[in-house]
Amino acid sequence: MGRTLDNAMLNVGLKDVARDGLSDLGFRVEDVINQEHDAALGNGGLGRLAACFLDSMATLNYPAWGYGLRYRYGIFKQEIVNGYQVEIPDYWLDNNPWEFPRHEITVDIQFYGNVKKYQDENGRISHSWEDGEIVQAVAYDVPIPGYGTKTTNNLRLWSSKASSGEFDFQKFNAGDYESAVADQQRAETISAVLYPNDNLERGKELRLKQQYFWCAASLFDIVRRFKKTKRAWGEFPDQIAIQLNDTHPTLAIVELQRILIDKEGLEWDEAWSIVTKTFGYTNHTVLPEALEKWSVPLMQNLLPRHLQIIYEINLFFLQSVEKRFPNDRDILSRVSIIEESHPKMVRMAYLAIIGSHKVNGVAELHSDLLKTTLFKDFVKIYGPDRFTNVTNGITPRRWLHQANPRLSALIAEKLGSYDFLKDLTLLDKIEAFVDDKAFREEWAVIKRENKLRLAKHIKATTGFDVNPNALFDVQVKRIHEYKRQQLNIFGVIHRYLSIKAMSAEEKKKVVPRVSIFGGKAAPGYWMAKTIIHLINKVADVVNKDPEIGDLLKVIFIADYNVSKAEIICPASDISEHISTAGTEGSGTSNMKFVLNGGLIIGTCDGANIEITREIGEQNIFLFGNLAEDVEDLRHRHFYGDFKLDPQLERVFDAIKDNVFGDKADFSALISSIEEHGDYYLVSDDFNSYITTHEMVDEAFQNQEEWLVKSIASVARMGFFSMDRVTNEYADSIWNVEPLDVKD
Ligand code: 4GP
Repeated sequence: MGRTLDNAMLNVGLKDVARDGLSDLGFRVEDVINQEHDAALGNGGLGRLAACFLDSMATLNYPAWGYGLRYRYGIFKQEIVNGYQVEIPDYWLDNNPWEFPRHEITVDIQFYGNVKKYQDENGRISHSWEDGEIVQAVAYDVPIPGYGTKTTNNLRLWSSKASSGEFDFQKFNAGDYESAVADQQRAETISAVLYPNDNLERGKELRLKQQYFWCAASLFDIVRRFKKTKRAWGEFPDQIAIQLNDTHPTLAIVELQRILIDKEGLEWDEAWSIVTKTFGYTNHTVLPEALEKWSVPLMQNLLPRHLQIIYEINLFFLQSVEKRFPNDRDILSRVSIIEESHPKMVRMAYLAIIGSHKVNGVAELHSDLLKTTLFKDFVKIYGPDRFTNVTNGITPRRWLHQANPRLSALIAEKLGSYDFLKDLTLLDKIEAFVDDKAFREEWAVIKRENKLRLAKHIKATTGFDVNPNALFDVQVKRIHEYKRQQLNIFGVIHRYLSIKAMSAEEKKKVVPRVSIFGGKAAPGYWMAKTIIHLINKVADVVNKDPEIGDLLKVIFIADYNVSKAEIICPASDISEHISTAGTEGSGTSNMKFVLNGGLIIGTCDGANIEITREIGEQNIFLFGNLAEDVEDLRHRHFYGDFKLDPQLERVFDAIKDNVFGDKADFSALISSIEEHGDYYLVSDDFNSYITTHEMVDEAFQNQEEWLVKSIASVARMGFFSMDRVTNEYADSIWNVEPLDVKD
């Protein structure tokens, strides 16, 4: 979520008042804003997308809530020590004025125990989940003010607490203090810490506990509110839509079915029809290591009744599939919710598809890939209409107006109002000014000031001076092999070696560059940490090399987060979105950079493709193999058909010559490419990457044309407003209309 104060002031239109008031008291509003901690509630793109949703839903007056966990420790703080990432706990909840504890709103959440079967005098069978352990969920509400509206929506976060009293006084009095406190601590552990993985699932019991705790508390809240209206159960899906932000809350499907049949006494079919009409499921990634599966024995122990219901859902589903495809035995095992492995696993994505009425991907290519690969069988079963695409977007309030106030003001001046912040398609009108020299000059001045602001931050945090006239080349996002920060740093080494080999005359023609990296690696993701280490070692060598001077600087910005992104995005000339084709769901920072007047270099992946369609091929630097060729290339590598790109070989030789410290530190990174199949196609794409960067250099030398590209691109970014996205979900999935909110 990042910080709230600035965003809230801008959204409710009080920033000027606050600035004046603070100034009377002798303070600067910026200094006050900078005191705030970033809310540390998520890992990367998926969480930030949810934050953009909240802003947009409030702005558009949709009656919508967010539900999440109130992690005591959210995403860790990253420090770089001797070039290595070190994780530090972040006490983000200390002095957080934005949450309202609602001690009166609590829900008892059950775990473990066993299921008893009862039969009444009419022979009707019912199930009861008994015994086990109870943990209390306490609500904390976070207000979400919309922009230019009276609507303030709610984000409800659940915190876990021991259920009956603080601790067992009997044990305490008997001298067993430790065990009395341990019970309490066990309960509080549930919401204690965010698992710091992006695009990765690990299958730990505590994580499953978190998921169920969150789903059960939220569902209880939703159902309680619905029951107050005294409507018939059949109206539930007309009143409520629940969107699953990836598979992490899929247990909500099972929980609602359980409430309806076990607690409310509905028949299975009636309940299931309500459930499937209520839920929608958004898939955010096709990476196999991110697809959630939970072991059956683990689920049996923690949530015995839910496992029974999952088996029932699966049985009815497989029966219907068998009826439709009587001659296809294989399809049953392929689509079964239960994977017949050892141990058996529950496939959460399949459960989410079966329990929802719509499934969507987050960019066109990604949604197509879902239909043709991962969920192919389900398209056959349900038909293509259940599967759809809603291309991601970003909120222009935070990512233009707040992050880049001067650019926002310049656009407002030209368009005559700030209406574009509510209707981003209005940006297209600035294209009319693209030939206006004075306008271009103002545009350039703003970029320069934003670069100076970032240069100041870099100086303060790393000690390095960077030249604001250099081309700022940025890659900030979670560190992941599929996002290919390794391709970028190998490209930087190639550039370094090339400059070193130049004559003084040749050097004069080099376009100076600052290569800026930022991003966290999951603490257990060794390869990602190795990439961070290499970037920092390369920075050590390059930045101190007198032969290089200002021609190349390498910067790693530690602890990349939302408030840093707000400084970095407006300051970039070119940003890198260079995932192996077919691996990035959408990407949303690509949108943030372009909306702030930066150009991008990217692969034909995720939303890059639609960004190209909107802004025009002449305004983006595309390179690399296409998604449709990736499988074939991997296959060929697997059978030994692989030749290392010669320019990449030169880079590897330098690393092996210990130019960037002990080569042993980086051997796994190199061997993953040289010896183990180059799964992410770094070598295959290297030549095209280098050549495209040469085109970037050349284009940057013609500043006037560069500015034309920058302005035209911003003008054409209207499609990527989160408001368009929210309206699409509301229309085609939730069937909900905005409320008419009177001022
Ligand atoms: C991310 C995707 O990797 C990213 O491409 C997409 O833009 C974002 O979701 C929002 O849709 N996925 C995750 C994850 O963060 O953990 O799966």
